[in-house]
Amino acid sequence: MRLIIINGPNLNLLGVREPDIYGRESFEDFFAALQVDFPTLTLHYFQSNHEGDLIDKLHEVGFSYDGIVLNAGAYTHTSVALADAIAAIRTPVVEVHISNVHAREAYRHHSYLSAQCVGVIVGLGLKGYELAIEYFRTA
Ligand code: CA2
Repeated sequence: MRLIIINGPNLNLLGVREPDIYGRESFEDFFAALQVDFPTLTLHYFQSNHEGDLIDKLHEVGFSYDGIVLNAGAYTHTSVALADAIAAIRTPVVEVHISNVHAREAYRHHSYLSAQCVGVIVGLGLKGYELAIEYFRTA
């Protein structure tokens, strides 16, 4: 089973800035641990700060991979283009947010992406990515 985690803008700063909101672990360290925890899965990771690159990656993997775990960062709240890309591909997408966006600013409460995703995991820290992978593993 082939899965990919796609992270959007600023998530390359995980573990470096704002540890109170996003934790102290870098995503690279977390991802290495995930690969150990799920040895039977082929896990890939992609991060970009650019909307078009995220769309290109969704198109690239969206007809051959078994699942996509997507944290589109702030594009979640702004991007009709990303929502259209998710709607256009075949591979199911689980939307993940590290923080509880519903307990934060009102502009973070709406997601353009959720309606195109099979599910949404919010506010459980990096554990949310693990739960999304577990969902695909057992779906
Ligand atoms: O909670 C999440 O996962 C978010 O997708 C994170 C986005 C935010 O815009 C969304 O509303 C919710 C922001 C990512 C910023 O990541 C940083 C990580 C470390 C330091 C600074 C920013």
